[in-house]
Amino acid sequence: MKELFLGLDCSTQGLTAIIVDFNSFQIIHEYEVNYDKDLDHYKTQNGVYIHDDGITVHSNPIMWLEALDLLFHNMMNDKVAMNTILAISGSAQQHGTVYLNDTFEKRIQNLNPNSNLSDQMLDTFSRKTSPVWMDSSTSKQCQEIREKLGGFKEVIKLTGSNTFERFSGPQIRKFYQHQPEQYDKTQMIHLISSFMASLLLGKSAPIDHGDGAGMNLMNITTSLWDQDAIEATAPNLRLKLPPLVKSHEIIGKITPYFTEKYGFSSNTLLIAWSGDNPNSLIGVGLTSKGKVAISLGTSDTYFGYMEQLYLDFKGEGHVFGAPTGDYMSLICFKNGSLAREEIKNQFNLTWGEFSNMLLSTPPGNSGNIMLPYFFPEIVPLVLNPKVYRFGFNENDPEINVRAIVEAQFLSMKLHSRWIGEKATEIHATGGASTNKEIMQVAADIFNSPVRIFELTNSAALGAAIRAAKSFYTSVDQDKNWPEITESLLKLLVKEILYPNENIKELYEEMLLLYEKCEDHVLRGGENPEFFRQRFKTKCLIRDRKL
Ligand code: ADP
Ligand code: XUL
Repeated sequence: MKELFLGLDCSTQGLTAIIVDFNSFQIIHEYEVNYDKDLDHYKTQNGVYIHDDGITVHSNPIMWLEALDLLFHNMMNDKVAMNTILAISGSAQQHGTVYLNDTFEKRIQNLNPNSNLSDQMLDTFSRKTSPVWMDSSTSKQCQEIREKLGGFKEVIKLTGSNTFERFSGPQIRKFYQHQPEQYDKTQMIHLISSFMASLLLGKSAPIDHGDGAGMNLMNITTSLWDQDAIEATAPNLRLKLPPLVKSHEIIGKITPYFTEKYGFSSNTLLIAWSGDNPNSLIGVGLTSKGKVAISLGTSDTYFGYMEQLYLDFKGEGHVFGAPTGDYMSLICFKNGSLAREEIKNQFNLTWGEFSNMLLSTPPGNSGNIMLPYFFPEIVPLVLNPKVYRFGFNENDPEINVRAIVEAQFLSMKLHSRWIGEKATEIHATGGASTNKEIMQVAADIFNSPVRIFELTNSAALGAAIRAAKSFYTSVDQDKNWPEITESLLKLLVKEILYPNENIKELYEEMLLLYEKCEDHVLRGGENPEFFRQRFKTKCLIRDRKL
């Protein structure tokens, strides 16, 4: 007898569904709607609209709803047994906000299955588009909130993170300042995760502690809305926010629109949705100390499970709630897959050719170093994008391919030092984690084994696992987290890549050089050329010996 759980992931570039059978521990279905390709009438690029200023980045909530209808329609056409799904949870790109007017609640309570979601919901928004995590247009608001709350250390202590441009609080403040009338007409502000959950539930869904921590509005110690942070952000905001709940909370049952239209059982339980990174924490099996994950999706992230609250007072990292009820650390790099694609497209390469160039170039890249800010960067903060090349130019494909991949992992290693503990193993996920040659560079730079999985969407998988965990608890068959994740994940391991010990020192030295380059360009530190020449000579001697 199958025991089916559905995990959904509303990510930057697409909406994904994964159905897991917890009886056989198998993933039995995977579906995806890609916004650019399958819903091209919305004219998004990589799922978003980048405004002319380069720093305002929005997406379209109606498009996500059309994607949900299309996804379920495709599943139903393939005769997926929707009526046997026991519980559903979900994941969404973090921080993005959805602004609803006073018709929203009523509309989602009375959805007509003979029509579609996008037509019925079209006039329920008080802001047509949603700022998403790629937006970096709120520096002014970040500064204002930070000052009102007594400086960045206080904000970190209160909310787990410094104020960040993409976080929901500064974004809400910008909307209130720029469009005060529309702000007044806003009855409810949802995160993308709670917005999508609301549609399935037929009423406004709560925000979970994992995604709520990415707003600069939730107190990281008490997991409650923080009145000071709310007042520093915008007037009357408290009334516009849904309640907060634990990530494992069962929030209700699926609404008739979906049972009548797609054949879900009316008993299907809904579990609170969360952000893609908290979901991925579960989806790659990080439920104990010492393991970290690298996710190479649209953004590159580095995250780990934390038993105790540990804050980054340098202000670059974040602490979110983990779905286990503990904490997780996270650092987010905007120049992830889309930056790698810039180099790939510039030289008209396939991913296979890109990988071959990594294989044919030496570790250390003969002393050539890149600072890869193709887009405004989050960590380190770079608002005016520019790519810096030390020792080479933009014309050589081989050097550029190795330079971007080494730069991304060196930066990740450099900026994750605050997490303290050295990871004993890295679990990899995200679209680019299928690329073994890219992941080998990660193993070498971190000098740690890297575990790659058959499945790259750990956010949707994590959501399905969370749905199962809450379901079993509700029927008194509680399973602990390692039990529920490991039984499934051990069957999904594709390969473990081991670091090449012979280049451990080379990369340790390159990390120091990378730090000097970053320091020089971003903070006016000394010119790194002398150190780079010394490193280059070492590389050349080493390469000649091989
Ligand atoms: P998100 O969840 O943020 O929407 P994904 O995790 O699906 O993104 O990752 C999508 C990215 O994966 C694409 O932008 C693409 O650059 C990258 N990708 C896909 N296949 C490969 C590959 N073989 N090598 C490197 N990158 C890849
Ligand atoms: C995390 C972040 C991104 C988004 C999109 O803080 O901004 O990882 O969640 O994936």
